[in-house]
Amino acid sequence: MKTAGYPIISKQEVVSLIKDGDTVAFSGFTAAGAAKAVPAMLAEHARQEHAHGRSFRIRVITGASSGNYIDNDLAEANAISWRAPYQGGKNLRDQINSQEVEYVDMHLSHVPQTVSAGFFGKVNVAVVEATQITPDGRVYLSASIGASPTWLTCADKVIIEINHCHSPRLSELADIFIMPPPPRRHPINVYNPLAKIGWPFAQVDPKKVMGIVENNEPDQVMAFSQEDETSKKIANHVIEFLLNEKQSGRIPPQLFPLQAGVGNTANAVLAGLGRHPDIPPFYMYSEVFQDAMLELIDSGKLLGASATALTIVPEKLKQIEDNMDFYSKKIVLRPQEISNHPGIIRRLGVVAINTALEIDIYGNVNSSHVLGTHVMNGVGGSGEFARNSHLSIFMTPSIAKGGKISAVVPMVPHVDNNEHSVQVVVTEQGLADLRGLGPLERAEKIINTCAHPLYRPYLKEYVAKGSCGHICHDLTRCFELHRNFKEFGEMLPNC
Ligand code: 0RQ
Repeated sequence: MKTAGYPIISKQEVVSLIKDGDTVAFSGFTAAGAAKAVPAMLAEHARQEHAHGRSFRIRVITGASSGNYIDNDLAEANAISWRAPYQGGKNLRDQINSQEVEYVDMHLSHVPQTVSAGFFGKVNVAVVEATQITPDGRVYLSASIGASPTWLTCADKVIIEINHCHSPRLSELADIFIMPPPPRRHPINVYNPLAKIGWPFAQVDPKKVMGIVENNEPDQVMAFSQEDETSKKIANHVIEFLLNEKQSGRIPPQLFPLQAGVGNTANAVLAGLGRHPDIPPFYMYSEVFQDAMLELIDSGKLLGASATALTIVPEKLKQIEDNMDFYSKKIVLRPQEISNHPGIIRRLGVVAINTALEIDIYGNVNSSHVLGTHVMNGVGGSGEFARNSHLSIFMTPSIAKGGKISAVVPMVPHVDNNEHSVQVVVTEQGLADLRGLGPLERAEKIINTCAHPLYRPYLKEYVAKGSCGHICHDLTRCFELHRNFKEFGEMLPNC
């Protein structure tokens, strides 16, 4: 059988195209638009090969995390040896943290140019989910763009997963533009969040397409948990701050475009912004279009959004597909090197709101590595937004694990975003505006405003007794809270 002139290939043919040790680039940015059928075939193939004592492990690259088929199932089949640039599955996380899988955690806008420059070697096979492909090689992508346009140009061989579950009308949201390699780059003509500068399809050389695999499964996007009291308080502090900035004229009456990171807290902040009567209708220039944003569009609060993935539950995706005449004027999906492009973020004056696991008293942020050693997910797009935004906000609950962990610590044991890129930090306790403050002023503000009261005396004493130059630290104690947690299961065991 053939589709648009390309053969429909069997599992046997698929697995014969992908060899042990190959680098395989899959579509998907989060679970949105992720390849599904081929990873499942490869997991089964890996199990069979391993049962026969043969090695089968591949190097896996995607746009960002990639849902269960890759970060859980393929990992569970011990079929991944190397992974980039972000992940979000428990099985894979455990394998990375036990050194079974090598993991390259990277800024997401760098991924396409890193791969096309050959920094990661050859891409042997690309597996890309689409709603349609034409005989001349136009590929209409599904719920995410991510780095798929680059995979299609760089890979030696290509397999297309046609997902009949997604509407072909999703391509009405797409704006695909691949930057030429440096030094032949020109300004990118995105001067407002909804500007379109490219095409609704990606392109592939038809000769590289080995075949089509058909698929009929929705994206496995999970709903966020309900907003709790802590995330509501964080959201209220952020909203009050934005209103105050607006009132003082530091941001315009219609606000600057917002970016919101991933996670439950970020979703709660978006929902809170939507409900507040004094927040005017605004735009977003972000990375992931998440559930709360659809409600904001429906209520008229969100005028439009640029992203690279529609990370929304299947019912909400269907709502978009069924009302495309309306939503195609409100949502633009771009390749990740454009959605997260530092120059555009700076040009548009984006207000970036991201989430930390922990912050230190000087404003350095750890979003990725628990105790400095164990990866949670990765830096994701937080770095490019935080570093280039007009205003960079980081938020986190002040304590984790029932108070056994303080999210405000003397020194973070891993830095994703440093004090030079962080202007505002916020917990449910309060918001610390760090602009214009020197290190010791920052420490005082963060401890008194953001730290949980349980931990304030410890943190104040740490600063008071530290050895001071420009910054105060006690190098014998800067990780004492983390060491306590490792040894006693809580950061302040004697309290
Ligand atoms: O553990 O799941 O066992 O309960 O970490 O914590 O509070 O549910 O956090 O869902 O908001 O995610 C930083 C992980 C936050 C996410 C992170 C434990 C806590 C819980 C999760 P359990 P919450 P959220 C994209 C931006 C990096 C990438 C990024 C993330 C679990 O936001 O991956 O920003 N960000 N991309 O108990 C040990 C601490 C802890 C801790 C919390 N200090 N130490 N464990 N936990 N704090 C950019 C765009 O979209 C543009």
